[in-house]
Amino acid sequence: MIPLQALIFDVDGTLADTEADGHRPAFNLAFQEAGLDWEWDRALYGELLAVTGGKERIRHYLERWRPAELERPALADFIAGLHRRKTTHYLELLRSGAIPLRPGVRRLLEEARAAGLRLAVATTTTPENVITLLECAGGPEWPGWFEVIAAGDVVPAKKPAPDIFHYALHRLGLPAAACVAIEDSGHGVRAALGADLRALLVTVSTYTGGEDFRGAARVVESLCEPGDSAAATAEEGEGECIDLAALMALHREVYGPE
Ligand code: XBP
Ligand code: MG
Repeated sequence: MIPLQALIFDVDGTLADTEADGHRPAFNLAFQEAGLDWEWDRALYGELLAVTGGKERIRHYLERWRPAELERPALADFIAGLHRRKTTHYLELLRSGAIPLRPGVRRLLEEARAAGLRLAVATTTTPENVITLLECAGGPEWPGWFEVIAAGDVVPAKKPAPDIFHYALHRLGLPAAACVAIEDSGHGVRAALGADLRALLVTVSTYTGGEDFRGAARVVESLCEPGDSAAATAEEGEGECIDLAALMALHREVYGPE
């Protein structure tokens, strides 16, 4: 078996719970600013998460809820313009410190670095959003901790397509069997499995409870911090947090001993 060499993290919902109080209000601010009466409440946003990628999500909203808007001239440019403003608002929210890391993320990343594991990100969100989240919620040196930041439009098809994971693996120069991937959503699970990342941990997030995680090696509520009341897992090791030893055990379960 190939030894574990790298961890590949999703961002939204995995490193931080960014959707409800980050991306969603940023979209709404961009809509208001453009004089649109579109308002994405929490419930509607949950439905809109069926489509990944902000520009793709806006188009999906128009198709499903505002079909007359599809007649706008230069629709793609209009959507791209709204999305740029959304990104600006989202970055402001990140800089205000509104969005913390999820429990256990700092602990696990520090442990992985100390052990010499390589780190990567594979996400559908915009690259600037990743860098700014890492800087603001992690620390100024955090973007440099990740050897590969695979994000946004760098691939043509977003999750659940496997492209962004293929891209990250290519940039790492590693086979899938040398990696553990960490995701929070059903779309992410399908994308990772599509790239043959079978040593796959799911940390369920605000909007993803009840999604289809079939094929993931393990599903937990959170990486958790020792002493948290939140149990690490539904099925086994209740109360245990996910540390590097747990990820190595998961890797061995999937691929066998070294
Ligand atoms: C994240 C997303 C992203 C964000 C918005 O999915 O779906 O679209 O909601 O980001 P994942 P942008 O966690 O599976 O990568 O607006 O920057 O596209
Ligand atoms: Mg996610």
